[in-house]
Amino acid sequence: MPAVAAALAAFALLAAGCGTPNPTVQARLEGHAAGHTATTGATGPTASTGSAGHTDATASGHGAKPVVPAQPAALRGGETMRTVTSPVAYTPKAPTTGTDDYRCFVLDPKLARDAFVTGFDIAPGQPQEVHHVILFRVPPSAAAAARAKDAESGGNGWTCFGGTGLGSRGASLDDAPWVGAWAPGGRENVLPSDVGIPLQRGSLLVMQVHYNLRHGTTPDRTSVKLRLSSSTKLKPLETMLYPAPVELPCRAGKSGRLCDRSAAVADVTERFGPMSRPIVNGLLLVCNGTVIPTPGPTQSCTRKVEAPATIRAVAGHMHLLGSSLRIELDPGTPKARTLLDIKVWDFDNQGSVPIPATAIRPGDSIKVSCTHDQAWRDKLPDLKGLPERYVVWGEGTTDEMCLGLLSVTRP
Ligand SMILES: [Cu+2]
Repeated sequence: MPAVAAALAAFALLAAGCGTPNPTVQARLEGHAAGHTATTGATGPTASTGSAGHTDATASGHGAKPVVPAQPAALRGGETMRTVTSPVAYTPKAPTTGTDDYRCFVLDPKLARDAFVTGFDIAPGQPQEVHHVILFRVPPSAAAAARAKDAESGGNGWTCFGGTGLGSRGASLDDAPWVGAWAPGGRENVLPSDVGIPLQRGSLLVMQVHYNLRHGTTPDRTSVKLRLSSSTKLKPLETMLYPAPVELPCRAGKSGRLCDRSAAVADVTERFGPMSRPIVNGLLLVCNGTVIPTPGPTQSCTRKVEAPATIRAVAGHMHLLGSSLRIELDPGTPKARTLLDIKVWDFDNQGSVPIPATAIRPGDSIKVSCTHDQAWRDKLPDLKGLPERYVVWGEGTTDEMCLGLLSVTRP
């Protein structure tokens, strides 16, 4: 169906900007973070070093305690370690108002040849200020755009939320640009020995750092130790995206200009460009078979699997109003199983969760469901005082996403 294909293509444009990933509402609430520990767990795309993994990653939530660098695991055959650090110390500051700064930096791994990322260890320079870090890869075709964006601030990075804000360039639903993530307590992540995230020579990395300004504004240089392998035996780890619509109406008793859906979509379009509307409508078309929305806090999308793959890890992405997210395989059938069940969404802990290798093939279906809650508006410093609005899919702090991510290998 061309309309569906167009909608998916439109989504892919956006996906490259936001991945994804993103990113804890609740962790920004003082004393609220401990409740998230049992939900998303790991902060990397697959396995972590040490048997305990990253289940303690969000225990502190606010990173109040300095991160104690763990002893890195030994290098495996064909691996080298390369440290990439933001070239300048960045002083966090609120882009407009609020107490949060989401900043993207360009890191150059200076690859002499194509390689695989087989692990990473993200080390915040000021751990008490850094709330989360997400690493995106930028293919050679988009490297110039990333450098140009960085040059606008004299190499100090740029304001970004959710994703890199760089736009598409070769991304697709079945191959998203995520590399990994860090949240307080995160340690080195090492992928299983048979897989790697491909990084072509000439690629860059964009590192999104979320600074919580209430925990200081000391200049920060966050660095990443990359485990690189030139082995030809590794299977490329790809990221497949499963988006669902967001159609979150204003609460009963609340009103305002942007509580009207048309006005809200026009507002997103004004902020992020003409592709915003086809993405919002395209998601409805793909997921619900109509562009007429059914407003409500929970939205979902079921999509058929098109090619065989083996799922190795799963993750979800929403923004600040996210409450819960679930990814299911073959729902409503005897084969049904839940791949990811985040009962309490944590924006600052968006890392992937490894799962036992799970084969999927054409005929299977993947369902992603998200629940958002306008009540977070009253509780989060980032959103306090902003007018109530009908929330649709968009890249901004006040917009939302609903996205399932599957890290897969191909047969
Ligand atoms: Cu997003």
